[in-house]
Amino acid sequence: MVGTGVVASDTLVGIATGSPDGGVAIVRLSGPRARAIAEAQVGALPAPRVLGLRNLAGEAILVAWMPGPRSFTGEDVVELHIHAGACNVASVLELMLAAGASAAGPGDFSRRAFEHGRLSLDQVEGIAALIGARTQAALAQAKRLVAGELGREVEVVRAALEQLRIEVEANLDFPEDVAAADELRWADECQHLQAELERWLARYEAGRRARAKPRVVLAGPPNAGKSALFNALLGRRRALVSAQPGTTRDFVEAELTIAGRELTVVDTAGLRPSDDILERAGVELGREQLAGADLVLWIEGSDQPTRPDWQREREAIADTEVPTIAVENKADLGRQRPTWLGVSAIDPATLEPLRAAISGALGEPGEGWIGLARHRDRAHEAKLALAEAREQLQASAGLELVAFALAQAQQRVGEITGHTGLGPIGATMLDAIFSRFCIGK
Ligand SMILES: Nc1nc2c(ncn2[C@@H]2O[C@H](COP(=O)(O)OP(=O)(O)OP(=O)(O)O)[C@@H](O)[C@H]2O)c(=O)[nH]1
Ligand SMILES: [Mg+2]
Repeated sequence: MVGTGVVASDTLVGIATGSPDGGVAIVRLSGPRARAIAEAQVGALPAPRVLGLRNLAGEAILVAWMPGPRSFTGEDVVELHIHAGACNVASVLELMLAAGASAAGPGDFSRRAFEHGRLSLDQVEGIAALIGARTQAALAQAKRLVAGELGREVEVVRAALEQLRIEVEANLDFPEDVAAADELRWADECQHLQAELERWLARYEAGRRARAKPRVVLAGPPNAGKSALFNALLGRRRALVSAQPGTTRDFVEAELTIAGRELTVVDTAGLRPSDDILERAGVELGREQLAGADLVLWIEGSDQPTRPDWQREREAIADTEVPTIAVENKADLGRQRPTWLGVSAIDPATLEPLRAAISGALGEPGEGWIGLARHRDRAHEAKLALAEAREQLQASAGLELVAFALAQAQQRVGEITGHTGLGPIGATMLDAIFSRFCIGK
């Protein structure tokens, strides 16, 4: 059985193009009867991997025929390029289902690609990440996953673990013959592999950060001109600006590119105690935004004398390790805080140094590890298993326990690519991975 109750020998049909619709939609058939089902509808198929013009229920369509195993899924695949549009696509799917195909569930095509050895799990997850990428950095990392870069790194460690485990297992029958030097070498090897896994884990967060859009949060007292500055950075009137303190209630966020880096900027309510229940709620929302910030612009207006409670707020943010830039807005009205970065929301020329400061404070996105959260989790479990193996070796607790812990480590590392060397991956794990994919993927 593969996902969603479809039998492995079934021929799947699903829409391979995403929404919103473009001009063309691609309906994909995959499985042993793909050719027969398609030919019953459109006549003889064109030569492999050559688009042919055919007629499907009165519509001129293009057909591509990719015989297995040289196809995405590794099975016989037919793709029908039809006019897009929900109704049209649904009617073509209906035709294929009536002709004997089964509806593809989430990730079913990718799952078959994995099960037929076309792609490893990390590569399939890379395709999903590529489709879901919202930043150039995320896209670049996803492409490296698809190209198998992570898989190769993982396979080196998996193979080393396997070799070590086999060597230990070979001594299970005569543990008294094991030389002390061998045990030391095994412990060294465990330590070496554990260090490698720790390097992956240490670089995971940097990789995740590099993929994500940094959040730059504008905060400060009411009337400092946060919203005016927010609008000035965006180059359009997105947030309300007024001379009345307490204008912004809900936080407002927008996408912005600074020095080629995509980021999210967030305007928040001015921080002050208030009797107004809505204003208090707004301040609360603003504080939540501060907690998730990658950079805070603390903004005060040059027409506002600074106050001890503002200073306390600013210092509390600085204590959280989130980088903060102190910005004095309304520099056109004079300066009170000469060490702060002076800007004016009504003078675009002053925004350039602000952009430079934002870009500098965020720093270059670190290279990081391209592994995704699931890969990190497996690497972490493998690391724990290796630590266990080392402890057992040091305690001379018995080679069975060492071999068992090494097998665990090998299993976990192998689950990153789906190739453990210890038998097939469990269906439950595959269900969990592929159920997060979209239908048609
Ligand atoms: N002269 C001058 N006035 C500004 C500047 N920036 C904002 N203002 C004025 O300052 C007032 C407050 O601006 P807002 O942007 O609404 O201030 P805010 O910090 O968002 O205020 P809250 O949302 O209430 O927290 C408005 O009257 C703006 O026109 C500036 O750079 N120079
Ligand atoms: Mg505001």
